[in-house]
Amino acid sequence: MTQVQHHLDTPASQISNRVAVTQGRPDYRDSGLVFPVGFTFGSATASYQVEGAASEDGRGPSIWDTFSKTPGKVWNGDTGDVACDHYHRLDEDLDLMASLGLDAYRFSIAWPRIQASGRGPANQAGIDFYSRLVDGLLERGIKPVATLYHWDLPQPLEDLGGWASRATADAFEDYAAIVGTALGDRVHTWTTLNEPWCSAYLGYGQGGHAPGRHEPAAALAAVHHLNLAHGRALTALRATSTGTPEYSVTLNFHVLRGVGEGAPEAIRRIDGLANRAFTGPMLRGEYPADLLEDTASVTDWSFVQDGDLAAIHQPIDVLGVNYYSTATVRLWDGVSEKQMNDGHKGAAGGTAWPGSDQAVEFVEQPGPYTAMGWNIAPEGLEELLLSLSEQFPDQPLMITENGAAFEDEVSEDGSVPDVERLDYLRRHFTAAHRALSQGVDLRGYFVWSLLDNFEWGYGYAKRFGIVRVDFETLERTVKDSGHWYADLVRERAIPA
Ligand code: IFM
Repeated sequence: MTQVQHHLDTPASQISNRVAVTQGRPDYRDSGLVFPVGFTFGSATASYQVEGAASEDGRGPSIWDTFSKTPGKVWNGDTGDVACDHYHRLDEDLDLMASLGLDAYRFSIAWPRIQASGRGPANQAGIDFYSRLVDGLLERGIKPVATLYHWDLPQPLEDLGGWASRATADAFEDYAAIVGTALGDRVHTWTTLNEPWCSAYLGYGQGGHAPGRHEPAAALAAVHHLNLAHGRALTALRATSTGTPEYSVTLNFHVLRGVGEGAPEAIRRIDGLANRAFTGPMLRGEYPADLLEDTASVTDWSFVQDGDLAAIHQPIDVLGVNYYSTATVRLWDGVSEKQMNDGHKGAAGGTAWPGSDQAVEFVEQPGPYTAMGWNIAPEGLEELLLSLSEQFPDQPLMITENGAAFEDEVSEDGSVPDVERLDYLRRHFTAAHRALSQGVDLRGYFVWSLLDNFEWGYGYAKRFGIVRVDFETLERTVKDSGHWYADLVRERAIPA
């Protein structure tokens, strides 16, 4: 098997294996490593995954309400109607965060709670909820890190074209101004979007996420309109926030390996679609030429209008990095119509574009795996942080999500011994520390997730929480990984 180490913005011809300059245990199972003063330890959730109260206090329907209620889309027919009932258990959850000693809490704001239709005046009840959340965090000494969009697009905006339509970016700017005005005196960090890759490619290309469309051209239009929404929201937040917040966006980077002779080409293509389609405009002010060329049979990118790239390309204080595993890709020659119909239709993995005679596919990775079937590769996190810091040397980084789904149970003594999750976290904190010790400007780390929650297409079948949620009683129980994390936060070092 050819393994090609991925350097995110490096031409395929220059990709070479990097021998990391690292110390410590080769299996990344370190303890005692001390994090720098000021490093932020947090945990994260997202609105639709935890809040519940889906039709209360003026909240309108989102694309995930529609999608989850469409038979066959989500495991077991699960929906976010109740989720963790965080909306009603806010104080309990705030106390839980305080008991873990978190420095920061990363949450998302449900756009349809603020504007039921995605347009028009603010719904005061929605504003009040997030205001209470922000105040409750500040009272407990926890920094509020707020994401404007973690996938719950108001359904009425989808009915008008969703992210494939430029009008959604226009609406997002207005929404950003509303939340900036309401909360920008207290929020510590604003994050515009969470993982626009998922919104665009899974939502509009591969169809496994809401709104479940299978339209490659719409997926690429969505990429651009999400980028535009990010830039416009930054402007609106800066204009309306009266405090001194930091500004960010969160991307889920693909750390790629390749197999077969076409590996460098496969990596270059997926790197373009999955990584550089976002970092290009956001951090460099341009779409990569090879991406435009690769996708020419799908779209002419005429949805990019004069002034858009300048609007998108704005300074951010911190780049949010979500990392769970690596991905392996392979180039296929002579792609058949059948392969195209087998799902190679516009997800960043399925790139058998119309008219193309080649496809890139994701292939199975060597284990071990989490319950999601994702390979456990802490070295991928270290590589990613080093690579980003090389590409964008002046850009501080923040791990805004990392964590693992494993099955766990409450044992007779009431504890939740989630050994595998704890081991996963230890190994990834070690990886982050190794990056820090090599000079990466890494500012913090948010564990995904605070609570077991609605895991999108998997419903409640996959548990990512460091706190277990009993979905019958909604009772919360801190897992062993949660106690371990509390120790880490208190000691500012990886515990034994
Ligand atoms: O649960 C998701 C989250 O909403 C976005 N990032 C990945 C997590 C695990 O799949």
